[in-house]
Amino acid sequence: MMPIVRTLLLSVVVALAPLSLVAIAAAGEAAVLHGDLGPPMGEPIHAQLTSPPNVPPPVHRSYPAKVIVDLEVREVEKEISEGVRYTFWTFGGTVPGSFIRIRQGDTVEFHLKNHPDSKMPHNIDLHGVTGPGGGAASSFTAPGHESQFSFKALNQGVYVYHCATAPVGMHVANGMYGLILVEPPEGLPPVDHEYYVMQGDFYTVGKYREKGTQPFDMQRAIDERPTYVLFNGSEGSLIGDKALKAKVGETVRLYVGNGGPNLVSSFHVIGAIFDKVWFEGGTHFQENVQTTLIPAGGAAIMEFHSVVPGSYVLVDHALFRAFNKGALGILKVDGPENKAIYSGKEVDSVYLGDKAASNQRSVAAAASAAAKGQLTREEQQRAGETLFAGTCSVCHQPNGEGLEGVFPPLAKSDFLMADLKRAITIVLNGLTGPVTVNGKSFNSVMPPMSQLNDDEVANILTYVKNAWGNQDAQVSAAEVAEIRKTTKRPAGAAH
Ligand code: HEC
Ligand SMILES: [Cu+2]
Repeated sequence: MMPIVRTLLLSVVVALAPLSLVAIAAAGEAAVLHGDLGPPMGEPIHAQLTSPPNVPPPVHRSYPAKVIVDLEVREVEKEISEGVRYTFWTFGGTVPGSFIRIRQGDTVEFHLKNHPDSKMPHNIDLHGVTGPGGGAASSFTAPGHESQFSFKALNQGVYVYHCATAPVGMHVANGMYGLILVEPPEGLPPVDHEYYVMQGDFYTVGKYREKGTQPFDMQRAIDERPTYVLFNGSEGSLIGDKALKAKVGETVRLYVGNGGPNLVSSFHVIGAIFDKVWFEGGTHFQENVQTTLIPAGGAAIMEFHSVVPGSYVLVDHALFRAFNKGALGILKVDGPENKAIYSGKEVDSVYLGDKAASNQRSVAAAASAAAKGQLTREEQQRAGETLFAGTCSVCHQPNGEGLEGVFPPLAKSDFLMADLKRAITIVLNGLTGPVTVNGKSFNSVMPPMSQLNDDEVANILTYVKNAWGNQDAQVSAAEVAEIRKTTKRPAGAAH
């Protein structure tokens, strides 16, 4: 009888948390603080850290332990977008940094190493720490050094950690943030998948998708005008082969943080409704949520179940960030259709644009060939095909035939083929007013495609001028640049 009664009592006590935690703590020896579950027990445990989008397995432990966390800071040059390199400062080699998972009441012995190749000193401020600076003062670490400090995790929840070395904004803008999950003593309910996603804003000297190695731009950061807004530190980190995966009928839990440094995130998954959101990473959840706000330096936990197969698009619903700065990822759900819930066919390109074409590699290949001055017409056509699918095909249609009376054809278009300079001007500046294409008149509006750079316009036009029975020469980025120079750009145009 006794053990059953005790179990019952304990579950009542746990259910009454946090008041009960004080009661438990008060019953312990030296433990008097809220959330202090007593001294660490058992052998010290080495925390298993994971790189995004992976999350370490649940703790499954019934007592507070000493947990050793080893985290190494590395400054690494990586791709931020196709053909664009950036030097990130990282916790563990990735942006965001390694995911840390512990249990409330654990005593964490934190070892922060700074790789000898680093150029900068770094430290760490964990929002899950109770104490001045969240560990920052105790963890200042020069290149080639290691520092150590300990803290007891008094509060459950999911917390951001970040570097707090001056200039703090710059260290964070370079990718120095991650998440630490402090599980409640009883753990979290099991789900089929757990994923780790973190948004951040990035500031480069070059424009969005301008190729080459891009340095950090301090003025843009101060002005809060990011070039990129990204999930997991690069455009495409959650797309194609790297999309998050689930099957129909499974439950998915996302731990979503926002490193900032400047923007707050209006986090949304297109086509899904969150069953539960532990907003601000706290103890209470809201139900049936469409979009949840994640402040800079904050996090949230969200859960939903997948019913209908397809691509679910993770976005910052401040939509220019999603479609023009990179804040876009995919959760790919596989399984049988459920026509009673959703009838539709899946058309990725409606939302994904050029990211729907799994073959972004063609764009990268063209960019690197162009950098070497060896760009062939075939490479341009392949890159142009991908870009056309995401940029022009919504109106001119994938087969280039246009739509009767609304969008003129590009396939065998006499208007297009007659004048290259005019075609370039149309793409750069748009077109309004009456035009006659293959004897048919159109009087509509094409908006300027100002998000495209010179290479992209050249590749698209090379493709268009050699597809669907069209035949013409290559179009070079220099020809596009020439026309861009002579046309008046509105202030603030992307390129
Ligand atoms: C939002 C719809 C839309 C998008 C996207 C769009 N266009 Fe157009 N395009 C139009 C319309 C509408 C016209 C005709 C405008 C008019 O009536 O003055 C047009 C006209 C043209 C013309 C001249 C007429 C012809 O058929 O030869 C060319 C060339 C052209 N577009 C190329 C492109 C290319 C290349 C892209 C992608 C980079 C693109 N357009 C994206 C709507 C669009
Ligand atoms: Cu740093």
